[in-house]
Amino acid sequence: MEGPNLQHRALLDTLVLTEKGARLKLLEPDTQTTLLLTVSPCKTDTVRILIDELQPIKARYRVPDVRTEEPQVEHLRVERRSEDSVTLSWSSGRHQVRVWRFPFRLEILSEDKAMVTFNSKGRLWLETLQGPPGATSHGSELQEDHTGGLWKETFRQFVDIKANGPSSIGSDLCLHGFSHVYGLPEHADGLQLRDTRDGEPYRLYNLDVFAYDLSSRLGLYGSVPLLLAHKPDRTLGVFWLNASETFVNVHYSTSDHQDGRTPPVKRRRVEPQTDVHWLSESGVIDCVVLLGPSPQQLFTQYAQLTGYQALPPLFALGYHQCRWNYADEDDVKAVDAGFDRHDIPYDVIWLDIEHTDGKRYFTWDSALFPEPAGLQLHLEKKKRKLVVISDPHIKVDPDWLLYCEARDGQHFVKNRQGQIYQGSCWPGESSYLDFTSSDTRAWYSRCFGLDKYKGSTPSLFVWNDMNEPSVFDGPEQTMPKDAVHYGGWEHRELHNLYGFYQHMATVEGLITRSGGVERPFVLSRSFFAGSQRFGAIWTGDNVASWEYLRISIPMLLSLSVAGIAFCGADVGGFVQDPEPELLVRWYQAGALQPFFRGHSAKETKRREPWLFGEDVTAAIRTVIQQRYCLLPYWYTVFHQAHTSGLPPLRPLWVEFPREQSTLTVDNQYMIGGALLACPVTEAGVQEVKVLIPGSGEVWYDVHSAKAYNGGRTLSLPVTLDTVPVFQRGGSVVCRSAECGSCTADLQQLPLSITVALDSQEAADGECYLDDGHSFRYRDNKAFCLRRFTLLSGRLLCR
Ligand code: MIG
Repeated sequence: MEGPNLQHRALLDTLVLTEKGARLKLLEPDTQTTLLLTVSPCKTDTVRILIDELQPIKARYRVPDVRTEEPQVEHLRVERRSEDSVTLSWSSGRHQVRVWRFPFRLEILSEDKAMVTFNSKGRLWLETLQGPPGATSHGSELQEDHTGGLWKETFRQFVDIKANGPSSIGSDLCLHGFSHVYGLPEHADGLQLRDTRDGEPYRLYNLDVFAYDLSSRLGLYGSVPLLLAHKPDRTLGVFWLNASETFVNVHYSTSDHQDGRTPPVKRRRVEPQTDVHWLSESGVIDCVVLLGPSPQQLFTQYAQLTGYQALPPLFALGYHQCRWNYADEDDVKAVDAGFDRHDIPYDVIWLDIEHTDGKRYFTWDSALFPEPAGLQLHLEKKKRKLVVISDPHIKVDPDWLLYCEARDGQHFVKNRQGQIYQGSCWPGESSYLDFTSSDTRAWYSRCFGLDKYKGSTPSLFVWNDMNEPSVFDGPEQTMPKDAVHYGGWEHRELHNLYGFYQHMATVEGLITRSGGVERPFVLSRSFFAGSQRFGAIWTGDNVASWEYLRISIPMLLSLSVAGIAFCGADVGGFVQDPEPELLVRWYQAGALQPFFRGHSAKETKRREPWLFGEDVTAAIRTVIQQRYCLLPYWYTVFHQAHTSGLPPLRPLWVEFPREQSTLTVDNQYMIGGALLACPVTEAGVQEVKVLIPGSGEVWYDVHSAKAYNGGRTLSLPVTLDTVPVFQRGGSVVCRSAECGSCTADLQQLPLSITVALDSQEAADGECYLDDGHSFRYRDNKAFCLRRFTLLSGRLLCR
């Protein structure tokens, strides 16, 4: 995984300063390859490092549509030049970039000290594109024998033929002074990334992995190539914009650091460092270093780069009831009525693949769902919604109009030979929509039109599953890398973007359906950097066991710090049947996480909250009701994510960046800046330990209002009903005074305001309200944002 070590030389005299940044050539002396480096420090305190071949024989893939806007590049000047290096600075004056001639390295400095060194270990790597081997003597036939198999790879029965030959890229970065790094979802592992020397690198390759392994660095459903590094006085980010299969190695170490600023007595001190090595199968090196320095600033920088979290419609933050499958209309109505009968609020009921006519999405099984519009009306009368699944594979069926339209409109991915690619999935033989094409996205979006999608109404919303994409008979159960997309690009170049694009097209479809007025809700299983602009994601096929409940917390925190803020895990566990205690604990945790949906697999026993006796029903009712009361706060923290990039779910270090004790905590977290949650995730416990950070801070148990001094670990006695949640002194939290039966009720109910004083007897916080469903907050500024401040015993509201 380390890749070879070539030493590049920076041709410093080729340096030119342009509007897009500094450009210079890099030469690899052995192979005589010349690369073009562009360094662009931007106004948002980010530095982009772009490396491509100077003259590739054809264009290499550059990831489109993830960055939201062209960044504003700073005006650069040469600050210093020597035989060995050139130092560039720009107006902000806080940071510099230094390029070293040989071996080539690029340092990003703050106050003359390197924070980040790109290519510090000389692992810069870019395989230049070659003409097909043997092209002259053997026509265009591949002669893999002559190239050591580099143009052809075999995996089990699968053969991958690389149309452009080998084209991998990579580099290392040294993060000086850092010993904690995070991010790189999605992996079923802890929050802090592990040193990979003793095992596998982190793999980013979107795959459908049923009942995935825990504590694993294998690729799951989605990928965000963002790594965060944190130390008490700085948070940094490294964003590696590449959508091909990617491996990341992390090495923690300490270096003997020579402090050059105090000669002649050379003081040596030991400084931690983290070396990160990225290797991608294809594309160009496009790496953005985000400079923070605070966690808040870092989240804003990342949101400026890839987009802010979409503001969900309020109902989407309520409770969702799903199952594979609710059998028919009567079943749906009975479950819906069950919530009312048991006085449990909920907003959305979901239909899985069996609701369709033979897994043809956009259709209904006419025996089981004869009156789908009537069913939606029935729910809508209670202000509740229906979500249906819509997968990216399309049944090969020449008698089905939608299939024919897609085929005739050239909307399918092709195989290497140029025919429509076919793979097997739920409907049997299927073809896969090519969402990378904007034409195909537009066509797919129109399929959600109320006129086109028979039986749909405005209260129907959508779930995109299987969009890694999942192909039952494909390599690693996905699409072959040599399949061909719009523009002739091979699937390998953009694999990790496939789900992102389906999510984008579905969201577009729902917005267009409403004439641009209503906010969409779409859940996707696969995702990439920027998917936060579209909606929600969930962590796929987990298992009904305590280990999976526990891992859901670091998984959701890793997603949150990588921008994917609207995330959740199947409550109760998808595969297998949870014991009642686990189910209750999972509801307690899920009620304190962004996307809150109960879901279970086909073979599992029915699991509606009232099926396990009155105690269990009561415990679940309590936490769902508390969730509904807290929704004004959740909505407010989502509005913050939407406007500042700060995620609702935050690791403790985000709020307490200077406290060493918070850096490895991943069983508890903050919801916004005010609430600390520590869901119970162990069976049969009588006591849990909760770290309440910050000496000088005061924390209040939200249930008893009992005050605790921060900066210590509490031992808290717990029963099955206990969910440890604390409000931070100095904060204000708005709740609904009652929970209602769905989120629409909340709009009518009074708010209650909880002011928690800090040691100076002060507090502040905010509350965001709007109509909960439309874009009028954006287009007509129809919203209310109130800031509450308590000072000298008086509560001000602005
Ligand atoms: O391989 O649509 O993760 O939530 O219920 C199973 C059926 C396909 C996988 C999803 C799961 C969903 C199921 N799907």
